[in-house]
Amino acid sequence: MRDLAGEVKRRRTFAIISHPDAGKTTLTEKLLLYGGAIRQAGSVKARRAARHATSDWMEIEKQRGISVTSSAMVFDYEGYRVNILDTPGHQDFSEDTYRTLVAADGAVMLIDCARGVEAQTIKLFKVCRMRGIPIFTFVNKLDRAGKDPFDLISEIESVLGISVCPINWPIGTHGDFQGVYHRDTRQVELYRGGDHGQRKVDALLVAADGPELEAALAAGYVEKLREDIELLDIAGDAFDLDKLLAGELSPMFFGSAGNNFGVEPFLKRFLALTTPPQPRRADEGLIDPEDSRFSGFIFKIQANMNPAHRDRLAFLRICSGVFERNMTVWHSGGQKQLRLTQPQQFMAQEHEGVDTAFPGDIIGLFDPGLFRLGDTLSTGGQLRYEGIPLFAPEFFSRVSPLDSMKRKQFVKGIAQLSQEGAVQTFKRPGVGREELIVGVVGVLQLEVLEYRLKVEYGVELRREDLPYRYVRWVGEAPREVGKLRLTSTTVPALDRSGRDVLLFENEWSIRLVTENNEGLTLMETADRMEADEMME
Ligand SMILES: Nc1nc2c(ncn2[C@@H]2O[C@H](COP(=O)(O)OP(=O)(O)OP(=O)(O)O)[C@@H](O)[C@H]2O)c(=O)[nH]1
Ligand SMILES: [Mg+2]
Repeated sequence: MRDLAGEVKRRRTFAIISHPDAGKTTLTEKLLLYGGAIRQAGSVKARRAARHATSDWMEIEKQRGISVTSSAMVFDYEGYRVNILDTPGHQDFSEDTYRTLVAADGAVMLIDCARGVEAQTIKLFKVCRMRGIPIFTFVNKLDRAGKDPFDLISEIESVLGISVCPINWPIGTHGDFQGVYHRDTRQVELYRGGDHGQRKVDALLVAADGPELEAALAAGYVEKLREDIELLDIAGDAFDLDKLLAGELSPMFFGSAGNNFGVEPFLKRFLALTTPPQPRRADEGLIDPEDSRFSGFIFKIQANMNPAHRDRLAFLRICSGVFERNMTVWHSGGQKQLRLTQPQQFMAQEHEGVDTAFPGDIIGLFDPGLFRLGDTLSTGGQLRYEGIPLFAPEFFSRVSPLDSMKRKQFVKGIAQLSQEGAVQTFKRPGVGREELIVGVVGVLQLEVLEYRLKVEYGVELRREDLPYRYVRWVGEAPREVGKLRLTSTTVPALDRSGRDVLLFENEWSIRLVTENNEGLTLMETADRMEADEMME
């Protein structure tokens, strides 16, 4: 019998979130570097270098230097098994980020020291709050001149409404970063040299209270640090695990992911302060990770990660019990038993086979097209974890293949991307098979759609952008949708599962239609359905 309790205890599964460009992918890389999972880190926008960040594997991400999709990676560090989820910051891909947060037990929120709390960080922070997951703060890019750290604390507290507890403190914040002071050990960690973060950095540890500090650090810094320490000891919030777990307190760290400064001390303390997987809510109540029944859910589907194989992977977050290769599980989507062969774990695009996995782990399953987002897999009974809702898209385009001979590949590509959750498809009733409307949360997703159809399916897309900005699912309706009193710019359509929706150009129309049709309820999100009627 495997030591399930012991394996759960050493698991840490978390997502890195923030506004675009704060350094999530860079920090992910550096954590992998310290976990020994890579020997030399690639740089996201390395100038002449041929190496790219390990987690930004998609061609389009390499070209633009942004993340357009989340990625999951695993590494070991000092006895811990760490599953890390790098998420895209751009709001156009926030649907992916939201889904990924469902699979995480905690989040690390990155803040660019010069920019402070930015718009997208606020949104993502709120999602973490809603989900009740603990949030850690890493203030990044300390190698550059930034805001005063005390001002950053006030900004986080007032803008996000969360208390922060600095675990370490920066020395030199005007682009002259020297190192960090560790409040727990009262030691100063000073950094020297480095090779722009490709390899681990050398650090010198000195006691903050003794005479060695004066020898190692210029007098001005020593004096400033002593003042800061005094202020912190009076003003700062103390660490409190209950408050962290309740989402009321965020432990705060400072560093420079780009240079590896402060990365390892962050990792060490983060792993020690955060908790292993907790019980999760399913239809029959809370399921403990140590429950002997295996269970987990699918939160991400991604095709063509490796252009040479053209495979499709479903990402499973394990919630309870022991996963074993070739095990037979009940699949909530297909409503039947199925055997899980060839499970994989990830180092970005490289993956290796796994024989066993435990709660907190994220594994990839080869998917012949069986899985849908939100599906539960379990043994010992039919279990369902809470579904992952469909979010209302805000941009719509009518799409067709430029070359009508490519219709088959076109349908295949669109079906795939809609199952991944990247786009949603709609059709107007009675308009015929040729017309297809795709809806996305952000316009960059349309670019990704065009790009991926071309590269992965060999289809050039004809795209005609439509004026709609809102879609609402029809709940209760007083009469047939075709007979509702609509505004001249509102059109009825069907979603992928054949459910009635209305497409609106503005909020004003939504209001008017609601007023003119008593008893009509419109919904902003919908449950995911298993059926793909339109595409077949
Ligand atoms: N000066 C400095 N630059 C950094 C640091 N960390 C990351 N960067 C740079 O900031 C830019 C953005 O880094 P990424 O890691 O791609 O940021 P991201 O948060 O993953 O961005 P998205 O995924 O697109 O939201 C890159 O050019 C990095 O080289 C740092 O500590 N200091
Ligand atoms: Mg990124």
